[in-house]
Amino acid sequence: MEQLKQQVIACRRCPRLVAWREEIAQTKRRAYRDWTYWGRPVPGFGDPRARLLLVGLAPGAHGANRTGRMFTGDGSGDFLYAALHRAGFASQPTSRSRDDGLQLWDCYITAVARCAPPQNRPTAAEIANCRPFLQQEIALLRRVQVVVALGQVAFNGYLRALQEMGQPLPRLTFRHGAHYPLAELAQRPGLPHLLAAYHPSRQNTQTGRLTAAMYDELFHQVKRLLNP
Ligand code: DU
Repeated sequence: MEQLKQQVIACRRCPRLVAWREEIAQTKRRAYRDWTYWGRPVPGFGDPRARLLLVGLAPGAHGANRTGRMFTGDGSGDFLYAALHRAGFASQPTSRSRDDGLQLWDCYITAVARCAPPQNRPTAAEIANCRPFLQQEIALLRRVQVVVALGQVAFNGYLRALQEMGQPLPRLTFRHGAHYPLAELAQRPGLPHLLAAYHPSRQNTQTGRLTAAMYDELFHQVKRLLNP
């Protein structure tokens, strides 16, 4: 896993994303002008023996692209880590920097794209370029029993990664709260439960489309699936 993280951090495969992540790191946001931005691809974070895997979209320009840790330092992360803490998967409710002492318990966080993209939207080709990293994580995280896809792009990207690893999956549709028992659906023991959830972006949480209570229910469902 440590080797994989170093490979991720060194990646320069997508020219548009290399340019964007570095430009953001140079120009910064006024509130963070004293920060040395990470400005590189962001590796996965958490417990390598996790039974719960969260799959996000891509680093936020002034969040993970600034701090170097998934979902760390922006509104999406504030919402997500608070929920993880309430559910007992995170040691503290906030994630502010790589040296803030946060630990994830039984949980690992990754994303379908590792570099901050313009408009928060990686292209299909960029996600495809990044897919081998996700597939290597999936292979290394052998204890995972439940995967939560945060948003439709993560949902489709995770399923595509599994399909390319040889899993014969039917077409599945994204809907917040949907539960797909992949082992049964694909007749492959060992595959995890997949839960679909709205992404914790400000666009969802500030409009009331996604509430803290909805994430509490989501993580209750995760725990029911982990401890049947
Ligand atoms: O050095 P390390 O114990 O491998 O931890 C690296 C990194 O991973 C640290 O920032 C905490 C995080 N982590 C975690 O969140 N949960 C674990 O169970 C183990 C490590």
